[in-house]
Amino acid sequence: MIHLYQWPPGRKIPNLGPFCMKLEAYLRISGLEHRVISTTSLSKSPKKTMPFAEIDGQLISDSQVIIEILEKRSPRPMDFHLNAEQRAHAVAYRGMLETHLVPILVHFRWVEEAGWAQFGPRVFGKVPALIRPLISGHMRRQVIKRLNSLGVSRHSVSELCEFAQADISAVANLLGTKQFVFGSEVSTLDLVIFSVIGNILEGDVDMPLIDIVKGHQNLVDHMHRVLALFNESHVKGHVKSHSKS
Ligand SMILES: N[C@@H](CCC(=O)N[C@@H](CS)C(=O)NCC(=O)O)C(=O)O
Repeated sequence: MIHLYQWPPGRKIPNLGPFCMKLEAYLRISGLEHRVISTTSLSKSPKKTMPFAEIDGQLISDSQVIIEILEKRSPRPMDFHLNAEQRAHAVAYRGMLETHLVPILVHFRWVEEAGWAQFGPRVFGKVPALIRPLISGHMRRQVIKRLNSLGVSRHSVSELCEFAQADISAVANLLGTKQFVFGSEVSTLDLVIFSVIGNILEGDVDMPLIDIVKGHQNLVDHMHRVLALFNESHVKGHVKSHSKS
Protein backbone atom coordinates (compact mmCIF):
# COMPACT_ATOMS: atom_id res chain seq x y z
CA MET A 1 0.00 0.00 0.00
CA ILE A 2 1.21 3.48 -0.91
CA HIS A 3 0.49 6.37 1.44
CA LEU A 4 0.46 9.77 -0.27
CA TYR A 5 0.95 12.77 2.00
CA GLN A 6 -0.13 16.04 0.46
CA TRP A 7 -1.81 19.41 1.04
CA PRO A 8 -5.59 19.30 1.61
CA PRO A 9 -7.60 19.12 -1.65
CA GLY A 10 -8.45 22.16 -3.78
CA ARG A 11 -12.01 23.24 -4.61
CA LYS A 12 -12.11 23.00 -8.41
CA ILE A 13 -8.90 21.07 -8.96
CA PRO A 14 -7.50 18.14 -6.99
CA ASN A 15 -4.75 20.17 -5.27
CA LEU A 16 -3.38 23.72 -5.12
CA GLY A 17 0.12 22.27 -5.08
CA PRO A 18 1.06 21.36 -8.67
CA PHE A 19 3.50 18.67 -7.50
CA CYS A 20 0.85 17.09 -5.27
CA MET A 21 -1.69 17.22 -8.08
CA LYS A 22 0.72 15.57 -10.51
CA LEU A 23 1.55 12.70 -8.14
CA GLU A 24 -2.05 12.04 -7.11
CA ALA A 25 -3.04 12.01 -10.79
CA TYR A 26 -0.25 9.53 -11.49
CA LEU A 27 -1.38 7.17 -8.71
CA ARG A 28 -5.03 7.32 -9.72
CA ILE A 29 -4.61 7.09 -13.47
CA SER A 30 -2.08 4.25 -13.11
CA GLY A 31 -4.65 2.43 -10.99
CA LEU A 32 -2.23 2.00 -8.08
CA GLU A 33 -3.88 1.31 -4.76
CA HIS A 34 -3.07 4.13 -2.39
CA ARG A 35 -4.34 6.13 0.54
CA VAL A 36 -4.24 9.94 0.55
CA ILE A 37 -3.35 11.65 3.80
CA SER A 38 -4.17 15.37 3.76
CA THR A 39 -1.69 17.24 5.89
CA THR A 40 0.03 20.58 6.24
CA SER A 41 2.95 19.16 8.20
CA LEU A 42 6.30 18.55 6.52
CA SER A 43 7.85 17.06 9.64
CA LYS A 44 7.82 13.45 8.29
CA SER A 45 8.97 14.46 4.80
CA PRO A 46 12.65 13.46 4.38
CA LYS A 47 13.37 16.48 2.14
CA LYS A 48 10.85 18.75 3.90
CA THR A 49 8.87 19.19 0.70
CA MET A 50 5.32 18.26 -0.24
CA PRO A 51 4.22 15.81 -1.54
CA PHE A 52 5.90 12.79 0.01
CA ALA A 53 4.93 9.15 0.14
CA GLU A 54 5.42 6.01 2.15
CA ILE A 55 6.13 3.04 -0.08
CA ASP A 56 6.80 -0.37 1.50
CA GLY A 57 7.43 1.37 4.81
CA GLN A 58 9.93 3.85 3.36
CA LEU A 59 9.28 7.61 3.36
CA ILE A 60 10.26 9.33 0.11
CA SER A 61 10.02 13.01 -0.88
CA ASP A 62 9.68 14.57 -4.34
CA SER A 63 6.90 13.82 -6.80
CA GLN A 64 9.30 12.97 -9.63
CA VAL A 65 11.52 10.68 -7.55
CA ILE A 66 8.39 8.83 -6.42
CA ILE A 67 6.98 8.55 -9.95
CA GLU A 68 10.27 7.21 -11.25
CA ILE A 69 10.43 4.55 -8.53
CA LEU A 70 6.88 3.47 -9.38
CA GLU A 71 7.53 3.55 -13.14
CA LYS A 72 10.58 1.28 -12.69
CA ARG A 73 8.69 -1.32 -10.75
CA SER A 74 5.58 -1.30 -12.93
CA PRO A 75 5.12 -4.09 -15.52
CA ARG A 76 3.47 -1.49 -17.78
CA PRO A 77 4.84 1.99 -16.94
CA MET A 78 2.78 5.04 -17.94
CA ASP A 79 5.61 6.21 -20.25
CA PHE A 80 6.10 2.75 -21.76
CA HIS A 81 4.94 3.93 -25.20
CA LEU A 82 7.42 6.83 -25.53
CA ASN A 83 10.40 6.64 -27.88
CA ALA A 84 13.79 8.20 -27.03
CA GLU A 85 12.96 11.54 -28.70
CA GLN A 86 9.64 11.81 -26.86
CA ARG A 87 11.38 10.99 -23.58
CA ALA A 88 13.86 13.80 -24.27
CA HIS A 89 10.97 16.21 -24.90
CA ALA A 90 9.29 15.06 -21.70
CA VAL A 91 12.41 15.83 -19.64
CA ALA A 92 12.84 19.27 -21.22
CA TYR A 93 9.19 20.35 -21.02
CA ARG A 94 8.87 19.12 -17.43
CA GLY A 95 11.92 21.17 -16.49
CA MET A 96 10.50 24.25 -18.18
CA LEU A 97 7.10 23.92 -16.56
CA GLU A 98 8.19 22.94 -13.06
CA THR A 99 11.27 25.09 -12.63
CA HIS A 100 10.38 28.10 -14.79
CA LEU A 101 6.60 28.45 -15.09
CA VAL A 102 5.69 27.23 -11.58
CA PRO A 103 7.85 29.92 -9.88
CA ILE A 104 6.01 32.54 -12.00
CA LEU A 105 2.68 31.08 -10.85
CA VAL A 106 3.94 31.14 -7.25
CA HIS A 107 4.93 34.81 -7.73
CA PHE A 108 1.37 35.74 -8.74
CA ARG A 109 -0.05 33.87 -5.74
CA TRP A 110 2.34 34.91 -2.99
CA VAL A 111 4.13 38.10 -4.02
CA GLU A 112 1.63 40.24 -5.95
CA GLU A 113 -0.72 41.93 -3.43
CA ALA A 114 -3.86 41.19 -5.47
CA GLY A 115 -2.99 37.49 -5.69
CA TRP A 116 -2.05 37.23 -2.04
CA ALA A 117 -5.37 38.83 -1.00
CA GLN A 118 -7.10 35.83 -2.62
CA PHE A 119 -4.55 33.06 -2.05
CA GLY A 120 -3.65 33.81 1.61
CA PRO A 121 -7.20 33.31 2.95
CA ARG A 122 -7.67 30.16 0.81
CA VAL A 123 -4.58 28.52 2.24
CA PHE A 124 -4.46 29.86 5.78
CA GLY A 125 -8.22 30.24 6.37
CA LYS A 126 -8.32 27.30 8.78
CA VAL A 127 -5.39 28.48 10.92
CA PRO A 128 -6.72 29.93 14.24
CA ALA A 129 -7.35 33.68 13.72
CA LEU A 130 -5.03 34.70 16.56
CA ILE A 131 -1.90 33.17 15.01
CA ARG A 132 -2.97 33.38 11.33
CA PRO A 133 -1.16 36.64 10.46
CA LEU A 134 1.97 35.38 12.19
CA ILE A 135 2.10 32.06 10.31
CA SER A 136 0.95 33.35 6.92
CA GLY A 137 3.23 36.41 7.15
CA HIS A 138 6.23 34.24 8.03
CA MET A 139 5.62 31.83 5.16
CA ARG A 140 4.99 34.66 2.72
CA ARG A 141 8.28 36.32 3.66
CA GLN A 142 10.10 33.02 3.08
CA VAL A 143 8.54 32.56 -0.36
CA ILE A 144 9.31 36.17 -1.35
CA LYS A 145 12.91 35.71 -0.23
CA ARG A 146 13.26 32.52 -2.28
CA LEU A 147 11.69 34.04 -5.41
CA ASN A 148 13.91 37.11 -5.10
CA SER A 149 17.01 34.98 -4.78
CA LEU A 150 15.96 33.04 -7.90
CA GLY A 151 15.56 36.40 -9.63
CA VAL A 152 11.91 35.67 -10.50
CA SER A 153 10.32 38.44 -8.44
CA ARG A 154 12.88 40.99 -9.65
CA HIS A 155 11.21 41.01 -13.07
CA SER A 156 8.26 43.28 -13.85
CA VAL A 157 4.79 41.78 -14.23
CA SER A 158 4.92 42.38 -17.99
CA GLU A 159 8.27 40.56 -18.26
CA LEU A 160 6.90 37.63 -16.25
CA CYS A 161 3.88 37.50 -18.57
CA GLU A 162 6.15 37.43 -21.60
CA PHE A 163 8.15 34.53 -20.12
CA ALA A 164 4.93 32.69 -19.25
CA GLN A 165 3.52 33.35 -22.71
CA ALA A 166 6.59 31.73 -24.30
CA ASP A 167 6.38 28.63 -22.06
CA ILE A 168 2.62 28.22 -22.47
CA SER A 169 2.75 28.67 -26.27
CA ALA A 170 5.54 26.09 -26.48
CA VAL A 171 3.41 23.52 -24.64
CA ALA A 172 0.33 24.41 -26.72
CA ASN A 173 2.35 23.92 -29.92
CA LEU A 174 3.72 20.59 -28.72
CA LEU A 175 0.20 19.39 -27.92
CA GLY A 176 -1.32 20.69 -31.16
CA THR A 177 -4.53 18.86 -32.03
CA LYS A 178 -3.53 15.63 -30.30
CA GLN A 179 -5.58 14.18 -27.47
CA PHE A 180 -2.56 13.83 -25.21
CA VAL A 181 0.87 15.31 -25.71
CA PHE A 182 2.33 12.22 -27.38
CA GLY A 183 -0.81 10.90 -29.08
CA SER A 184 -3.84 9.01 -27.85
CA GLU A 185 -2.25 7.61 -24.67
CA VAL A 186 -1.63 9.63 -21.54
CA SER A 187 1.97 10.10 -20.36
CA THR A 188 3.57 11.56 -17.24
CA LEU A 189 4.20 14.82 -19.16
CA ASP A 190 0.41 15.16 -19.60
CA LEU A 191 0.15 15.04 -15.81
CA VAL A 192 2.76 17.79 -15.43
CA ILE A 193 0.87 19.96 -17.94
CA PHE A 194 -2.45 19.16 -16.23
CA SER A 195 -1.15 20.10 -12.80
CA VAL A 196 0.43 23.41 -13.86
CA ILE A 197 -2.26 24.55 -16.34
CA GLY A 198 -4.98 23.40 -13.94
CA ASN A 199 -3.48 25.42 -11.11
CA ILE A 200 -3.36 28.52 -13.31
CA LEU A 201 -6.90 28.14 -14.66
CA GLU A 202 -8.75 26.87 -11.60
CA GLY A 203 -6.50 27.76 -8.68
CA ASP A 204 -8.91 30.43 -7.37
CA VAL A 205 -6.52 33.35 -7.92
CA ASP A 206 -7.07 35.93 -10.68
CA MET A 207 -3.84 36.44 -12.55
CA PRO A 208 -2.74 37.45 -16.06
CA LEU A 209 -1.59 33.87 -16.72
CA ILE A 210 -5.25 32.80 -16.96
CA ASP A 211 -5.86 34.82 -20.13
CA ILE A 212 -2.60 33.56 -21.60
CA VAL A 213 -3.77 29.96 -21.11
CA LYS A 214 -7.27 30.78 -22.38
CA GLY A 215 -5.65 31.97 -25.60
CA HIS A 216 -4.86 28.28 -26.26
CA GLN A 217 -8.12 26.36 -26.33
CA ASN A 218 -6.25 23.05 -26.84
CA LEU A 219 -4.62 23.48 -23.40
CA VAL A 220 -7.94 24.27 -21.74
CA ASP A 221 -9.48 21.17 -23.36
CA HIS A 222 -6.48 19.05 -22.37
CA MET A 223 -6.86 20.13 -18.75
CA HIS A 224 -10.51 19.04 -18.73
CA ARG A 225 -9.64 15.78 -20.49
CA VAL A 226 -7.06 14.81 -17.87
CA LEU A 227 -9.35 15.99 -15.05
CA ALA A 228 -12.05 13.66 -16.39
CA LEU A 229 -9.53 10.81 -16.38
CA PHE A 230 -8.58 11.72 -12.79
CA ASN A 231 -12.23 11.69 -11.69
CA GLU A 232 -13.03 8.45 -13.53
CA SER A 233 -10.13 6.73 -11.80
CA HIS A 234 -11.67 7.73 -8.47
CA VAL A 235 -14.83 5.84 -9.42
CA LYS A 236 -12.75 2.67 -9.71
CA GLY A 237 -12.36 2.93 -5.94
CA HIS A 238 -8.60 2.83 -5.60
CA VAL A 239 -8.54 5.78 -3.30
CA LYS A 240 -9.32 6.21 0.32
CA SER A 241 -8.46 9.37 2.12
CA HIS A 242 -8.34 10.83 5.55
CA SER A 243 -7.04 14.07 7.01
CA LYS A 244 -4.26 14.76 9.42
CA SER A 245 -2.63 18.10 10.18
N1 LIG B 1 10.58 18.84 -6.77
C1 LIG B 1 9.61 18.76 -5.71
C2 LIG B 1 9.02 20.13 -5.45
C3 LIG B 1 8.02 20.12 -4.34
C4 LIG B 1 7.75 21.50 -3.82
O1 LIG B 1 8.40 22.49 -4.16
N2 LIG B 1 6.78 21.56 -2.95
C5 LIG B 1 6.48 22.79 -2.25
C6 LIG B 1 5.01 23.00 -2.10
S1 LIG B 1 4.06 22.86 -3.55
C7 LIG B 1 7.02 22.64 -0.86
O2 LIG B 1 6.97 21.58 -0.30
N3 LIG B 1 7.53 23.68 -0.26
C8 LIG B 1 7.99 23.59 1.09
C9 LIG B 1 8.89 24.68 1.42
O3 LIG B 1 9.08 25.52 0.55
O4 LIG B 1 9.40 24.69 2.55
C10 LIG B 1 8.53 17.74 -6.08
O5 LIG B 1 8.37 17.45 -7.27
O6 LIG B 1 7.90 17.18 -5.19
